[in-house]
Amino acid sequence: MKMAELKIFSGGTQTVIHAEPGRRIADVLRANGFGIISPCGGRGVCGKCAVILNGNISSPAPAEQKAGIRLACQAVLEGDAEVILPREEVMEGIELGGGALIPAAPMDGTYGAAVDIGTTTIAMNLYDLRTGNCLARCGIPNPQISVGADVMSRIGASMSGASGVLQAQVTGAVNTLLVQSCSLADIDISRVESMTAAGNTTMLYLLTGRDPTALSRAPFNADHLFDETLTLCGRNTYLPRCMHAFVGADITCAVLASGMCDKKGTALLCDVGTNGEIALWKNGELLVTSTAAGPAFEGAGISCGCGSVRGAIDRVCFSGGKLIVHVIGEEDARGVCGSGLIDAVAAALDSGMVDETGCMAQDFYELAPAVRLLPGDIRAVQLAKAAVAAGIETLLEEADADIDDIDDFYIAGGFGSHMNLESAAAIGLFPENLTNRAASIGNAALTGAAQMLLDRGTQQQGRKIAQDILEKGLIDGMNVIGGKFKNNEVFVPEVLVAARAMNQGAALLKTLLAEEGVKASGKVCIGTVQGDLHDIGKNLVKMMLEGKGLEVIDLGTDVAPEVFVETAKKEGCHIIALSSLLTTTMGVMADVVKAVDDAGIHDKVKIIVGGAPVTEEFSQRIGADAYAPDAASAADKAIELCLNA
Ligand code: B1M
Repeated sequence: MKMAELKIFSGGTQTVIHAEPGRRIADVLRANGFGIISPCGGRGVCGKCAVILNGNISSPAPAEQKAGIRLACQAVLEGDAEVILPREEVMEGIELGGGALIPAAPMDGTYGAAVDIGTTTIAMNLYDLRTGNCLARCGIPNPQISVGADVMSRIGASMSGASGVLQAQVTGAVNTLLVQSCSLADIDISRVESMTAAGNTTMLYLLTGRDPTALSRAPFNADHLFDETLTLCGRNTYLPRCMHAFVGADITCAVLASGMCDKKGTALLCDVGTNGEIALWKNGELLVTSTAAGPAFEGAGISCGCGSVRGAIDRVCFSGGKLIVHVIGEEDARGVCGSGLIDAVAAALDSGMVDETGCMAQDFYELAPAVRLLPGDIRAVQLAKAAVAAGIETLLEEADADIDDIDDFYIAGGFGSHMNLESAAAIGLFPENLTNRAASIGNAALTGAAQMLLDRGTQQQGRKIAQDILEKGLIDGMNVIGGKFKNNEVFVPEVLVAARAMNQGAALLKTLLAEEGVKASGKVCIGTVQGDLHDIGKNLVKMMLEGKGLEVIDLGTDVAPEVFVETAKKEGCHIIALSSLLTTTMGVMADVVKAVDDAGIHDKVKIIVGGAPVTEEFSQRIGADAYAPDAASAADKAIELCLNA
């Protein structure tokens, strides 16, 4: 096929490339390194990839006819042609957070970088790990915006085969930031050995090239929650723990940076972005949620919306009967960014241009000669603000609290730091009487990531939360089920459903629960004794043993004494671990001890027993070597026995 010649005019330079006819202009441009944004994922609805086209190009598609402009995502190259790109936009005011921190137990190396991978922007701080000084701060737009503004479009793109491209885009951006920050700080890039990377769960999936299918459909459970150190961009990179498919490591870091969990009272944290993430701390408990605010606050999905670039209206007020607008760079207004949009809607309410239902008095609402808000834009703001407000209300209701109980209100995130709180309250984004307790904490996700870089101890805090979830959530929950089962309020099928949920929950917490403490070598065979089918507690013990570095042979449930003995002999086990949940099966534990004695191996193999009806006194009576009341102490006992063997 004859290749077509495409002349590309961008920022005063001309580039000539050759491409196969039949390809979309946006694809050709991207393949040749030209950044074209498509917040709508290339569906031709957002108008953000407008270009000027001449030559052999397909006739305007319906979306282009409707918009009255040529769109790179719709137009197809048919032969020789030329394309004029809009001038490149530089994001102003990406919130970089930062400042010096006190290093406690820093990650390895002399220098380290903390990075926040936001859906819209990526920000990095470079630190001297010896002093805690912040040496450089920089940020760039997330290049993945080329496939869509929101996480769902990116998940969709990844599932359709673009996973490699998305990963390359984000790692490329992180590498660019490393180069920029090292050049600002005048240090050799090879001396940056460690990184921490915060981001929502989707961003971390895409960064690590994981398949995000589990995040794309009900029940929206992430199959991986991170809290691990991997090699990324050639550096030892710690990825903090995500809490859920849509409550990511960015909120974990923001919660850490806010210090809200150290407070005695009640505190609310809100990170308003494409995903509105909200955390409520009350009575020592943390409740979190995330809401799909959509890209309106980032300037996308709004007819004249844009990022916080030069020419963007970022402040609006209604004073003396007229609208006063401020434009970034003090030049002619070309669009409106998130903070300007909230102000504009608040001013429209104030001036009566829009009523409280969002209905406009005229067909459009003019902010500047080229910048008008349309009824659909007001609806998009209503949707976004309603999502965040509903998230706050839901958490308050769940915690049985109300607005007046909140002592501190933290607003995190780049956009949150720039918005006018009074305008936000006026449009109902936050309750009005919260503004006097509000504090903007900037890019708290980045600050939290930096804290984790400079103090590994903070990385452990996620583990403490996991321990609480296990003990106060899952095991307590099983006890409730047990009580109801006993009282004939629930029956075997319901108990089985609860057991499955417990097992899956425990499996998710596995990496967190199992990593601490002394590690030892040793082999254990574990099982629930003959006649007993309960395996949840036994599985927890197994998980903890593995976490301590022991090799575990799981014999399952209903295991006969001779199977324990044969396995221990054949596999050279150091420990036999027995679990029993029924008073009627406890006696089998004594049979196992006797079988081990009879086989003449008790000097080489030690026996640990446990399970709800088992006691220390029972353990001694039957001649077992150790008793443990719970899984964590069973693992400690096993380590002790292995070290003393
Ligand atoms: Co059953 N069940 N169950 N059950 N069941 C109990 C145990 C019971 C107390 C419920 C009740 O009536 N209140 C009762 C036992 C009463 C008794 O013996 N005194 C009971 C009964 C009667 C029965 C059946 C007979 C019911 C029937 O069919 N009529 C039947 C027996 C089946 C059999 O085993 N042959 C039966 C069946 C079942 C299900 C299959 C429906 C299901 C088990 C599913 C499964 O395990 N895959 C089930 C469940 C889930 C329970 C309850 C509700 C929950 C148990 C549990 O998983 N707890 C339980 C009531 C309760 O405990 N509240 C009950 C959570 C788990 C993390 O705790 O296992 O105790 P646990 O583990 C703890 C510690 O004990 C320790 O560590 C863990 C904490 O970290 N630990 C060890 C455990 N093993 C250890 C080993 C160690 C050290 C520590 O060293 C090696």
